[in-house]
Amino acid sequence: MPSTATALQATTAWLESVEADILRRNPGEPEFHQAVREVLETLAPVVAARPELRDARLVERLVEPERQLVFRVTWQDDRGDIQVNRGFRVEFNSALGPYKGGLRFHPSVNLGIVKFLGFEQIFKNALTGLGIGGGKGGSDFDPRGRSDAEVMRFCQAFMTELHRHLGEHTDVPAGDIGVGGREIGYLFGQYRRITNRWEGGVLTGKGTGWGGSLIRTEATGYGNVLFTAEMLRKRGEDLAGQQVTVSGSGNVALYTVEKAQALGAVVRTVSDSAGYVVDDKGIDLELLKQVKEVERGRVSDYAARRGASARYVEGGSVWDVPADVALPSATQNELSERDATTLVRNGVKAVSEGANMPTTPEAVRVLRDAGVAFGPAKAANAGGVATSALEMRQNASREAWPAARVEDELAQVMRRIHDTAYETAERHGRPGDYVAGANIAAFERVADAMLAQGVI
Ligand code: NDP
Ligand code: 2IT
Repeated sequence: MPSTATALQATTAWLESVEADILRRNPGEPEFHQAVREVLETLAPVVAARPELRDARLVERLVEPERQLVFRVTWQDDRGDIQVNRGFRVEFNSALGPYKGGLRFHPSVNLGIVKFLGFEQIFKNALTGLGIGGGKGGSDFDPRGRSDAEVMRFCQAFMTELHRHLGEHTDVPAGDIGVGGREIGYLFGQYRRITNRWEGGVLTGKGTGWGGSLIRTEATGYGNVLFTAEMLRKRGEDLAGQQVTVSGSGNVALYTVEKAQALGAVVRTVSDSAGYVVDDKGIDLELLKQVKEVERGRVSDYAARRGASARYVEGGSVWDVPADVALPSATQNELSERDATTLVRNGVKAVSEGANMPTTPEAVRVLRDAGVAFGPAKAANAGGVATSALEMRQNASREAWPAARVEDELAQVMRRIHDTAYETAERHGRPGDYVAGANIAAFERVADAMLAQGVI
């Protein structure tokens, strides 16, 4: 038997060769490479200890999507002009349950982005402990500036192609950037019309009057705040009185602000792709919801309406604002090495990812070296998809649970994910490293299922 150190070294070298192969076979997909690298970098201890996983080529299987769908979406805008977009669904892994993951409508969407999100989703969904596989989809359609009628026609055209690949036991999409309750409504309507089936469990994030779960809208933001509170608790602290910086002003950001405020934190910022707001009195959530959810406005509109306590900074970085806790909730790679350095200089204690992969690898290193508690997305923002799985349970039994029951289950899931990541990291000699803990725990759950299900 080789010594443990030698086995670890050999496994690390082997994982690096697997990664090199992935880069070669998936050219031009930097976000997918980044997501894969972040996982593979942490797997050596478990792969070295369990040679059967390597023999079964579990790593090579996991990085290869089971199915990748790319399709044309043709639709007509309000002027009668014909528009052509590209639609995607990457059905990445179904060892633990039907493919599950959101749809993103944003001009930056391409296959590499959807693959990074789908890959992350496999591990996130495994961590929830619920029966959901990993997938992701979307389109380069830009909803900004489009009328309701245009969004509806786009959603109908998108679902006209996608519906044949979906089903409550097959593939269950939900929202992500640019896809919220309005879009899920249009998508569900078209699915129902084409299939002649009222199949509630085929989409999550539905309206609460027609099969949606209470608290699904709030769940991602709430969950990340609960995860942050658990990390702070391990350090003998809580959120009360902490200065919190939130980025973004969409679904995840709004309900991050709501839960952080409910736990006594002071949230002074939100942002969008044009700039950020600092509000010295703390964000007025009622006004922010009015501007964002009702009027579909910008954070600059919030600042203009709020009065003297708020100022709007165009461009710039929201992470320049001093904070005890930072909760990036907008998009990938929004928190750079420079931003992390600034946060550390200003005394940040915890950073927890509401968005998917918002912190660059260099920034994660800066935070880790400074001893900052860091909650990786696949653990910290899993509350959204976990509550989607609760919605699927309600749909299967035709029940509608009260909000308190959903919130209670969400809190339990977030605590369990936190403890699993924390304990797994400790067991593998990486105390406090939630990245390693989350990756290893999720990998083992999926790998064991795949191992049991044979060579497929
Ligand atoms: P929304 O569309 O509701 O909001 C997105 C927010 O992020 C907006 O404020 C938007 O600003 C900002 N944003 C988007 N793209 C960029 C960009 N390229 N640069 C700067 N800001 C940007 O999306 P969600 O709140 O649902 O999603 C936010 C993040 O959370 C994403 O990373 C998503 O993958 C992740 N997530 C979402 C879950 C959910 O349940 N919805 C679950 C788990 C993770 P602007 O309006 O200017 O574009
Ligand atoms: O990134 C995510 O976890 C989501 N966008 C939510 C996915 C879901 O199926 O609820």
